[in-house]
Amino acid sequence: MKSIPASTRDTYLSTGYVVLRDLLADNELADLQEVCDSLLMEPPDDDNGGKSHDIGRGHDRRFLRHRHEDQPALRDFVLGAQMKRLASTFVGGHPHLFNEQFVVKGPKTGASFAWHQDSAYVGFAHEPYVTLWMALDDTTVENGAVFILPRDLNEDRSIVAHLWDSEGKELVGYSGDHPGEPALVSAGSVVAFSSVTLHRSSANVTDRPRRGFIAQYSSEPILDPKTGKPKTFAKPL
Ligand SMILES: O=C(O)CCC(=O)C(=O)O
Repeated sequence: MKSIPASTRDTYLSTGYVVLRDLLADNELADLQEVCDSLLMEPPDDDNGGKSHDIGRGHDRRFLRHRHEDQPALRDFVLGAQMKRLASTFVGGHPHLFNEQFVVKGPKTGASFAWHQDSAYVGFAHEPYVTLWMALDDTTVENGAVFILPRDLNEDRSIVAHLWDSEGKELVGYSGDHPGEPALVSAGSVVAFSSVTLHRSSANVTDRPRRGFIAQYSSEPILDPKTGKPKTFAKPL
């Protein structure tokens, strides 16, 4: 992984996100692509066997979740020193792996993903965390790029009201006119945004899949108050 500019944290705090172009090393990108492609051979599982939100849409919008424990290359990457360094930039010196998943949009599917804050899916109060969205393919408006609604995290870390759209199978947290700022990036780039930053992604109307990988890190364990147990993972790096 390359080093990041000194301005990274300030940009993240003042706009809610930062784009880190071509950050991954070639071997890191290749490992993620390989794991993703192997998981894609499995049948789609929209809700992770009932353990996750039912936001998958078959081959159109697939979430391939929580596989670092059975994929050694993924485990070494998400829990490794490079990710610790990167995540620390956003959540401080003791990052914990909170969640990881591949997100793949099948060719010509039209499956977009609505405006939302990742924190809206957590379901209880928690410290905002960072989402590191990694492009495994070059992204364009036509194949499902991520769009960001900038916000100043120094001023506003609130979670807005979201409505469940049962047709789209997704929470919707914004329905205004702002189109968002598209993150048009090449494979190996990372878009880092806060869990309270509103974002969406466009439909894939091309004839190739669009693969992404998400790793999320929190400054402290995110524990479900009902059980006292981690909502997903709470692994210190
Ligand atoms: O990869 C995408 O299309 C966006 C995924 C996303 O926004 C999410 O999982 O929160």
